[in-house]
Amino acid sequence: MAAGDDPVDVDVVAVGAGFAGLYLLHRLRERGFSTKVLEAGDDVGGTWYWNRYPGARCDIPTTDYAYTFDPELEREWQWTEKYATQPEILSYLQHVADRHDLRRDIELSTRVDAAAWDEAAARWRLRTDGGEEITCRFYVMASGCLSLPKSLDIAGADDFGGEVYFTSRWPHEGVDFSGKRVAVIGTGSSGIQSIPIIAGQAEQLTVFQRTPNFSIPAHNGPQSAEKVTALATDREVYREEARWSRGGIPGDPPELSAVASTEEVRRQRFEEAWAAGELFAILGTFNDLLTDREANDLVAQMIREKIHSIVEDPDTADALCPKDHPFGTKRPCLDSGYYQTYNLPHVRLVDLREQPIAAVTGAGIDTVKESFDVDAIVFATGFDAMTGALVSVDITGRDGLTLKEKWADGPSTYLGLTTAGFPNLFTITGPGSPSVLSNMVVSIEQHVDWVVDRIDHLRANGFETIEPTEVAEAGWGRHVNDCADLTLYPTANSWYMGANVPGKPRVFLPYVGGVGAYRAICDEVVAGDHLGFTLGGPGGTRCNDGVVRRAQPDVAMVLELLAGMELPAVETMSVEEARAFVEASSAERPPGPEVAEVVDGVLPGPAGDLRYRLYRPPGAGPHPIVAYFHGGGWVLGSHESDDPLCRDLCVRSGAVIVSVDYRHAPEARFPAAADDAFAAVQWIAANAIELGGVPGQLAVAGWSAGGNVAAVACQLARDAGGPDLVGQVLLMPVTDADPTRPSFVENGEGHILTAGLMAWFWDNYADPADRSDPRASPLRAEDLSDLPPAVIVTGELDPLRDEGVAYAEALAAAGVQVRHVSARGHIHTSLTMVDVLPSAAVVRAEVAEALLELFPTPVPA
Ligand code: N01
Repeated sequence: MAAGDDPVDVDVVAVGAGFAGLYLLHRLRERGFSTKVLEAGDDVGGTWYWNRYPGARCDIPTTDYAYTFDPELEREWQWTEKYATQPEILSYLQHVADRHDLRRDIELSTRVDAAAWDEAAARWRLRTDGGEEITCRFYVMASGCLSLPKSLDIAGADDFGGEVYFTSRWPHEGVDFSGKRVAVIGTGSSGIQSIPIIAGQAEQLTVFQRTPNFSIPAHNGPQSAEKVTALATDREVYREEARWSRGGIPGDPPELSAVASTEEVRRQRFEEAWAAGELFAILGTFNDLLTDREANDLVAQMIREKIHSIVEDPDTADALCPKDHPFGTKRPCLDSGYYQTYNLPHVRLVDLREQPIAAVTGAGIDTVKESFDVDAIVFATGFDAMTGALVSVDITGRDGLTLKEKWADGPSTYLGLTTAGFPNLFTITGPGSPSVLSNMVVSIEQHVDWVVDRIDHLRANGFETIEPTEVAEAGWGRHVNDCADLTLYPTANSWYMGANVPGKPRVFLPYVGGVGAYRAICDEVVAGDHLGFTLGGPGGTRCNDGVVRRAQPDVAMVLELLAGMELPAVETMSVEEARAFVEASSAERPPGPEVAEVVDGVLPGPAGDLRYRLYRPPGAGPHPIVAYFHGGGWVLGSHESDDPLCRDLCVRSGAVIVSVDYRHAPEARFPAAADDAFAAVQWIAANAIELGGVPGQLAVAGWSAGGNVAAVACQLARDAGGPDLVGQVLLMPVTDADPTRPSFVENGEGHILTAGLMAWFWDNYADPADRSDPRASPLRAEDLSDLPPAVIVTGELDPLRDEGVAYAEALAAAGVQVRHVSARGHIHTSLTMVDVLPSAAVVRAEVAEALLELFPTPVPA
């Protein structure tokens, strides 16, 4: 721009002319937005422009790895292979650019150096490497997830005197390795695809492998006849299925568990997937593959066996077998003859775990053991994935904050699309979205559509800016991590975790919840009045702040499943029906862990014998004792109805758990349950030695209504002068008959324990006049001092949350030692769902640890 010229101004600038940038330009133009795409390369194509190394192909079937927005394009373009080569995909993208006349709005060989938000003008100000200044209302980074090559981190890399190549920046004219001694460093997808081709040319090939990767044969060939037919039969049905699928390719989610399957079934499923030559087929063999280490090991071992069956030299085969990460947690590869390459006499594998590289020298590569003289080195060393390209541009948002500074400890986004403090900045397939875990083209189209629709919405409603709130962004970050934490992904040193780049924060970058679920979330955000976004303009701002997914992902799955079953509400049943219903449901659940001994007995209660079940932990004993009271709203359940939870508590805490039944309403109404509980505590204290317990080491515990009677028993024991209790563990307890607290309003429907069911319990248990009695509502006790130390667990999505919190606060105010465990994203029944909700196991572990701390002396082994 010449001095004095006004900067070019457009509605939207997008960076990158790959799959994302091209489609974005097309869609924005359709809606009448002036748009400029800036592209560093000298042609369109993005990833497929840069990564021209020999053997480069897509590893998602090309039938699926293609745009779906243009039916005519789909009809006219026929892929020649199941996995098309880089030149074919590049020419496809060039064709799309021409077909839609996109090139006139694309500036090639142009890099954005800096972009700054101008608050007063509500526009972005961009500067390119050519010195051009551009202003725009919206700035979209469509720069790709794997576009910034990782900086070389190998000593002496600049000293090499021979030819140097990077798979990610391959010369356009190609390279002929004939007669040359070649080294390849890196065995990710790029290395694994290029090594067989380079081996076919080179006189000698040495592959330097730091971490072996899992690879399966692509079995490339013509497009799958089945897919071609499905598309020809009903294109839109096929594409729509892809959009709502888990990975962006049509297909049913796996139903079989590897652990639960027989060896025969496992082998059969595996062989079928191996023969299919598709990543999603092998990753979709079993439903526990990416969540259960044992399941993963079973499949990983079968792949290792395959490697051994292909590679003739057993030591080389062994070195090629991945052992340091579960299968799938680093991006697995698809290959064409990769393992076979190591059977060639002129190919050698150097295991860098055994002999690390000391330095690259003028003549080649020195490891700590050997020197390798070579004519050419190929670096297939990967990318600064997902965030690298975004922070490589100097992007400055509001108040001078740069994206690089904001993301110094890892990226923080809302939906992977936007980030607070950077209004009108969108990141296509950004961190926190399914992106690299999915068929990228499906994810790109979804993101582009969503972004264009938002920009359109703003214009239509007189707004100029859109920006996520801190609340929404933090909530999304938690959800992304919650999902990842249910899987094995975070256990690997992968580029998904940023682990391949020295100094990069370890954060799981993509969203693992799946493209269909993610699409639903994006739609829900919009339907919820742009939940978590602030829309601003001359007429003011509008913001419906909030968090889009609060439930733990496994809790959400259970709730969804139950909602789909359309079960009758318990409160609409008779008491007998309700009891039968709950008993039948309990019979279906996993049994919980083994304990050393289970003993059933009876103890004397005020109105007759009370049944109990004792759970003994392993070890000689004696052990501390916990008198436990089951949940069920004083109406349902028994001494054995919380069996899995009691087992879990026993095993985790090393305490004897004595689960005591108490009289139930409506047959025995208030205060029968409370009286029975107190009598049971007295009897257990008096019989501690006979029960295998340590006298004086008695705590009480209970869940739900059981937490209520446990709390009441503590108050009664204090008032009666004994027995002495070391603590009370109240799990999501009922503490007050008040259904007006916010948690009842927020969570009263759809979270298993409903407001209606709680009312039904109270009606069965106590007359309204009795409900304020502290033996019904322990929170209402006049004096809460001198009670035993308390561990109180509340669930964020439990209607009883606020009364539990209130009891914790009231006890603390009365001088009682309280440990309040707030179970984020959990419902009333979460803790009882042993071996169903992995996320609740973390909470139970904390409870057990807190319980252990209550006991005065260490638990004997
Ligand atoms: O990169 P990578 P890539 N010394 O990071 C090694 C997509 N893709 O370009 O694992 C020695 O996977 C590194 O070793 P380690 C696909 O999503 C798709 O191959 O860090 N070695 C690793 O072996 C893929 O996952 C397609 O120990 C060093 C390799 O270099 C992603 O792009 C094709 C090293 C890098 O592997 C990236 O793949 C290609 C060092 N200092 C790529 N530094 C298809 O569609 C790194 N390494 C088929």
